[in-house]
Amino acid sequence: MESFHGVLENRLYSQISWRQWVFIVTIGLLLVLGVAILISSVTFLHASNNDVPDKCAGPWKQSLQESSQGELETNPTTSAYVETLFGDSCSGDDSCPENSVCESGQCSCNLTYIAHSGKCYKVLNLALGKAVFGSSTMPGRKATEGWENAVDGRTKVRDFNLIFHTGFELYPWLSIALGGVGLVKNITLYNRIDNYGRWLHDVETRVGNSSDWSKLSTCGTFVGPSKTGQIHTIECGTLLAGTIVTAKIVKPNYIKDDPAARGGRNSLVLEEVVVEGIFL
Ligand SMILES: [Ca+2]
Repeated sequence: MESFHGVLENRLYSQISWRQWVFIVTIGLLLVLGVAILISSVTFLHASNNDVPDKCAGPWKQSLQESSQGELETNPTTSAYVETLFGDSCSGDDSCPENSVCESGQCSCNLTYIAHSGKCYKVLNLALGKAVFGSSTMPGRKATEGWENAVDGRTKVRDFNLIFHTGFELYPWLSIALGGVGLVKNITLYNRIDNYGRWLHDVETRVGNSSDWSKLSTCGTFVGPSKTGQIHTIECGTLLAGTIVTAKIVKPNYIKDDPAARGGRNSLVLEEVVVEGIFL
């Protein structure tokens, strides 16, 4: 004998038409699909952030600025600072806070600090370990190989495989994505110490937020020519804001006695580029 519950279930089952079953099944599938899309979106967004360094390791593209902004979001870069001391009146160094001195009755930042918006920020090498892009790579190297040598912190390397070295072209350059908005005070070029230092000449440096050379602000130019092992600091004069620093040889090679320089071709070779400034 059929139970009361069995009768009730059969009645309910027979009361649901096939159209209602299709509707119920469709709604169920849509719900499952919605949850799947939600899970994959979260996974994709997480993976996108992790992909940023890979984009930066590739050839120079318009996406440089976007990549550097991505780094800024996932890996914030800021400078340490001392609050509201710049410009305070004082009678001596003792009456000024740490990291500042008393000059002409006003507190001002120590040499290793930069004043900005009433604060003294610690000067950093903004370029150290950041993404580097070159106009080319020296013959025999794979594309992009060795670009990172320009910002690895090593400045006295005799092995030419451990220095930044472009191919031979009229106007070679390198760009550094700072990974955040920096205020650049100066840019220092470390020439190679092994040989051929005279190849470094007429290097113009610019700061800004674009991969377009014409849209960057000029920091200054090292005219030279340089000599093997020399170090050249280019002062910008005023603090220049930007996420990108570019150094470029802007004149054809003056060297006439080296076949590699035929037709005015240059090669930008550097041990290191140091960008001094602060992050905002
Ligand atoms: Ca280096």
